[in-house]
Amino acid sequence: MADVITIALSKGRIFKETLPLLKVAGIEPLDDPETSRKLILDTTRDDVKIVIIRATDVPVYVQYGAADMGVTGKDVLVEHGGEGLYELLDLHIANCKLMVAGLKNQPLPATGVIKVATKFVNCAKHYFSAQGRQVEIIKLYGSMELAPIVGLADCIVDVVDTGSTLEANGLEPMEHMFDVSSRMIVNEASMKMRNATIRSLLKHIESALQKPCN
Ligand code: PRT
Ligand code: MG
Repeated sequence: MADVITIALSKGRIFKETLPLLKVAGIEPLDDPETSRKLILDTTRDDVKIVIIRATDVPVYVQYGAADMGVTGKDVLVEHGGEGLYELLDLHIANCKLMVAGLKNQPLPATGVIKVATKFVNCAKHYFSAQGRQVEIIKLYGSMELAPIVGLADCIVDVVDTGSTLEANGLEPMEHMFDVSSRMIVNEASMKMRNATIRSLLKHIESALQKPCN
């Protein structure tokens, strides 16, 4: 039996934007995860399967070898720490920025403890402590924008694209932490065991990235 490569993707923007890249390697899923309930998708290649998981779980699956490869945002990757995996390719998709944001015209306290609501606990801790600023981190799983409005936090750390979600909630971007795009990640052991297959797949994807329409 042919050795099967498993690729972890999350539904939504990453799935949609990764599809055209996989297509050049002859990989097309046989089901649409938006309409199918299947979590493991067969593809047009017998030796490739796609697993559909939550965005934050992608590095975890790849780290433990439950998936050989995956596509994940740099935000999620930095938050995870990258243990047990290689970051091999910047796919230049799902671009955004990780930012500190807060209520309009309400600067952060210059001294004392800043209350930060976020799901990016590690990123936030590292960013503020590198600047010698004291923070209390409040871990949330979503709708971060609400936290400063209801007085739960002074600011949030979240990904921002157009800024319209901040704007709609009376918030403004305050500090740019880093630029985010999606990365192709590979399990360290898979890279050794399945080197030829993985290398050829990456080569196809790289060639697709060089085409102007991508
Ligand atoms: O939704 P779920 O909780 O399952 O997970 P997720 O939000 O991590 O997944 P998903 O699919 O929403 O995002 C996957 C990846 O896409 C993220 O890890 C980022 O790397 C990248 N990405 C790019 C974004 C955005 N753009 C983005 N705009 N992820 C989230 N957003 C959200 C943001 O959180 C905010 O609520 O969109 C809102 C802001 O958008 P603007 O355009 O109003 O600024
Ligand atoms: Mg989301």
